Amino acid sequence: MKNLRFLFLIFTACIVAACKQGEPTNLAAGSIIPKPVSITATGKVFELTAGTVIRTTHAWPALVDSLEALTGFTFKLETGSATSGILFELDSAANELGSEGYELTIEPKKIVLRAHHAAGIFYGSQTLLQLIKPASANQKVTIPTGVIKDFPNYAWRGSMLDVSRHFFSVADVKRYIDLISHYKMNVLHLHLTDDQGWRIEIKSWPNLAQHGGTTQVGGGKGGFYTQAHYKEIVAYAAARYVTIVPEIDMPSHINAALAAYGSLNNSDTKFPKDGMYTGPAETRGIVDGKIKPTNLYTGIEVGWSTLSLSKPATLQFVNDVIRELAEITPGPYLHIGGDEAHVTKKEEYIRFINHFSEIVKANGKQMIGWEEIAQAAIDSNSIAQHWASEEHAAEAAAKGARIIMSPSKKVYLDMQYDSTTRIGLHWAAYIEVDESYNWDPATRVKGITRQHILGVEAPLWSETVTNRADIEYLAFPRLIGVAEIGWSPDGRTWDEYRVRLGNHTSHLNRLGVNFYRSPKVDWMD
Ligand code: TNX
Repeated sequence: MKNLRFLFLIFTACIVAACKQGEPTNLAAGSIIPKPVSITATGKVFELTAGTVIRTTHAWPALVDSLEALTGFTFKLETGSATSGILFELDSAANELGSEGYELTIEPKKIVLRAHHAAGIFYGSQTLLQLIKPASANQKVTIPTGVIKDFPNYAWRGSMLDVSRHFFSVADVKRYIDLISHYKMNVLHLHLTDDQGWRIEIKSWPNLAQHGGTTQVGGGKGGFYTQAHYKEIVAYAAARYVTIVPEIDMPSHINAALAAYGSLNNSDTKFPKDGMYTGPAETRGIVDGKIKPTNLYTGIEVGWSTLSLSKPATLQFVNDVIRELAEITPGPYLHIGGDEAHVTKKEEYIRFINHFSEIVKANGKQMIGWEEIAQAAIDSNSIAQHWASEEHAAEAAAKGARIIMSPSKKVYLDMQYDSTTRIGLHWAAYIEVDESYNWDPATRVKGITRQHILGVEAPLWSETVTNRADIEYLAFPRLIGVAEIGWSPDGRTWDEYRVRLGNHTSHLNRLGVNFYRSPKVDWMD
């Protein structure tokens, strides 16, 4: 119910935003992103007015009031089938549309959006939203007629937000969810912990967040999500058909935990030279016998911290954290990190990953880890995320794991576009918009074929990202190209996409996105 209400809110907000421009009559000439599977144009228009009747196959209490308050339009809302107006129809017979597909039929007097599942209604409405172009001078809002049939190529279409290196508020995360879901992405992976900050409340180990969350890269004040905040994010995402995948990065990238509890600290943890935190929060870690907690860390070097199996508290910590996280996560996945464990002995690393995999399974979830987990005894119960090593990624596939494709040279949203980009890193590559679009998950890595691949995910690491404008500047427009790689059928070309992206400018502006105006694209306004 809530989902459908949200859908109408954005739908009508779009109508309100309508202004300028002429009447488009060719549905196929629209600049829909991601590109739909098929579009058949019929060359006429549907005219949307304040008197348009909207019908749904669901009951709809109190909707009219909120819509009228928001828009000033007076839509009539009714249930049952329609001969005119707009009909949103969940059709249990429409098996051919799958769990996320939809069919949008626009005729001069009637629009019918059909789907087998509610997610399809959501995605179809995102398409409709992009089709409502700003109105002509006489204030008509017209939509070109025709039929769109659409469903995704890959099941997993995601982005990752690193809330550890810099902390982002619940409102910032919701905004990100609004944007990725509009482009039909269905996964938000939250990188919740790293050397620089622990961002999720764990009730049985309260100092993790209370102390480990008190700073961030550069020494700012950091922050963390209470479990109530986290549940709020999960629910907000679910209403937009986005699954939250939480990541606790272990056994390395773990200094924030070692700073919170001396009982986890390996007494010989060695800090890199730069960025050691020396402020007052340092004294608040919990001392265990003679082993002191580490200092909090605000630099950006990686791979130097580790959990240790020689510490009796370590497995208790792992069990408690995974249990609490599983309890507040309705989605089927838990991400255990597993990357860049440069100071963990290989044999111990393998024992850790094997243990994580058992504990995650015992808590009813499926384990995801970065591709290095291929070194452990993984099988088809695990999912590996490819980022840098084709050998590890291919080994994971050979062991039966499904693969999420996040090749850092293509889809690391924290990479600078070019050497002049004001924020971002460039260790993997400079990634212009064409580079980030021009690749095919199914042929990228030798040994990984279409059937191994769950889908694509674009990570946004936040060492240099401090606020919402920064997030949007690095993510857009590359993220929407990745969304298209995940959703649209094979046979995409940059030459065709670049024109569509240019024509999409007014829509990005309408969404208020702070996007990078790449010189590779002819932006329309
Ligand atoms: C590599 S990708 C990392 C992260 C950094 C990122 C910066 C991966 C699994 N590890 O710890 O934030 O590079 O681009």
